[in-house]
Amino acid sequence: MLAEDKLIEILAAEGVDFTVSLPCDRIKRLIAMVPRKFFHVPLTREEEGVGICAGASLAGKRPAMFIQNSGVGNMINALLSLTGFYSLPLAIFASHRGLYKEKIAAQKPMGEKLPGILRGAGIGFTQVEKIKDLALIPGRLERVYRGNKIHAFLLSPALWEAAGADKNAWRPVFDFGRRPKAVMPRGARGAHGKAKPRLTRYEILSAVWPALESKAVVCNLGFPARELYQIGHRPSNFYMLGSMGMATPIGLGVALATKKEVVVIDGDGSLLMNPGTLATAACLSPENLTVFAVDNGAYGSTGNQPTLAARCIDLEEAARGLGFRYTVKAAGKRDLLRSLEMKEGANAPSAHSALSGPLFIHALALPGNNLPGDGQAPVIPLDRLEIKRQFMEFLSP
Ligand SMILES: Cc1ncc(C[n+]2csc(CCOP(=O)(O)OP(=O)(O)O)c2C)c(N)n1
Repeated sequence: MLAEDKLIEILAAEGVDFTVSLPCDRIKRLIAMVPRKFFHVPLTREEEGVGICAGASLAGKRPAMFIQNSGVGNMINALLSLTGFYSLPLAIFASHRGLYKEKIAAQKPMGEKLPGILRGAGIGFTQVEKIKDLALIPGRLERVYRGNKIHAFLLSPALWEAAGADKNAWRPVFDFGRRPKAVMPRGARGAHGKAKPRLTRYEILSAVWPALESKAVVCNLGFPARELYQIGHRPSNFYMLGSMGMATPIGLGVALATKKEVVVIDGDGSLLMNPGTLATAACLSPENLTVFAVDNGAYGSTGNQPTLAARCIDLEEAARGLGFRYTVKAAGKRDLLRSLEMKEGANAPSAHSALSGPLFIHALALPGNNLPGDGQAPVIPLDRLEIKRQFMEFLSP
């Protein structure tokens, strides 16, 4: 029996009946299994899950959340001032990144400091590294639900290895369990109306790469940044290596502080984690900002689990609703390039003027992280401080 099966069995035996998740690559098999067994809510942000679980526990449920440990960083306030304050139960199963065989340097700060953060917050935790550690879970879960406690189970990637799990033995869940009743036009994918995605993220980035020259580019973490680097490094590229949800805020900060044209390459999952930033950008309205949202309907970098954009959210409409005056949808190469030209006035809505505010480009993409020839883009070899140095030099007047 694989560790994931064993864990699911324990959760069922302890009466867990309400789950929420936001994916991590290292627990993608577990995250694919959970919705098949329990009522499940896919999250846009881990903090949101704390609220949803608090509500569910008020109604008598036994909630559990499945996340990456980095997400604990955006949950602490809600955990203390909501779950802990009202004495509600919550079991957190967090993939503990940053320590065991970690290739992504940006995972290390949170991974190393997490135990200290939890201790400081007075939240109990259990490190689960080996199969035999799973035996600790039932007793602690019982205390969570009977004693109204918060407890974090930190799942080391070593756990799945110890169980001999086949790394590829998982399938992304393209099903939300209980589906939201979104009204879609017949034949449309997600909420994208008639436009259909035709290209993968890599193909889209390759197509627009020439048009990004001389612009400051802030690129989302994970495969988007790796792929952009692979297509062609420029000192004007700021590659995010961690901090999901921060691409548009970083780009907004750059745009407000410089006259250079700024393009943020963001993702649907990341924008949905922090959508308020679109309102801030729209209201502050820097003319030199373009948010280029690559919407593949998935958390592509962690295994293509669907985001709400795959089913019930149209990001372009969301941007308009949050105040963006200039928005456009593009799926094919020509339209993608034309959408970026809108900034120069070439395809601006009124014949001669460039845009007098930020532009939101909704780039429809197919899910997938494969390069032509089937490999995947490797981790960016540049050191974080080197990325910063080059980008700052590019920005300096
Ligand atoms: C707070 C936090 N939660 C979860 C993750 C794990 N994670 C890294 S990239 C990613 C997916 C991002 O999806 P999206 O923005 O749609 O971009 P895509 O990879 O699909 O291009 C996730 C869930 C993280 N790094 N930080």
